[in-house]
Amino acid sequence: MTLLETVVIAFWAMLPAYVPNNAAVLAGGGQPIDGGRTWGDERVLGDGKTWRGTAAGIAAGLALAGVLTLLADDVGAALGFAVPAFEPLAALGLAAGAMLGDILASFLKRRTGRQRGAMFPGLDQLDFVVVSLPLTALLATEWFLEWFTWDVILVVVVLTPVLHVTTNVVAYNLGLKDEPW
Ligand code: CTP
Ligand code: K
Ligand code: MG
Repeated sequence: MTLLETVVIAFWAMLPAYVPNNAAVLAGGGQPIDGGRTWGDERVLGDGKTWRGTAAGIAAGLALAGVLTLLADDVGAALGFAVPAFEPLAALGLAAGAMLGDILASFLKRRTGRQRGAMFPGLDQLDFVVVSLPLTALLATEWFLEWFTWDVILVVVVLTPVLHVTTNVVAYNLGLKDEPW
């Protein structure tokens, strides 16, 4: 595989995990998942993790996976190398894993005294990778092993923070997000 192929496959394969966070920002609001409950002096998760945002995020990831699956053959033919079509369980692992990773990150932020919206460098950029990849490996093992080769995983780990920082700065400047991280 050339580096370009690896980058394209990594980006394509991760799109259903990338889009949920952005959809959650757009759709967020309403009932917080933790129902306002605290653990110690802090909220369990905080007002930034809502049922509506989470559901919208997972739905957006699944919908995008569906669209990419319809396009995969044509795009692969045009590019000259195959890009992944998503099995349903792979799509679920990526989309739900991304939201779960984000939720776990908020849990860790509250336990370490960080208020809603505070940044946690490293965790903010990779929380969804850390959960979505293992969950996908668990739910759709053969599909995962076919597409997430070590070089693809390496590109994901390097590319994701760059894309995350870029999209958040853009969303912040468009007034869609309260903080640029
Ligand atoms: N959001 C949501 N539900 C989620 C994730 C995000 O409703 N599961 C919405 C919330 O409105 C949230 C916004 O998207 O404020 C930005 O998401 P994020 O940066 O992840 O949350 P923060 O507000 O920064 O909260 P935290 O400090 O807990 O990460
Ligand atoms: K976050
Ligand atoms: Mg935030």
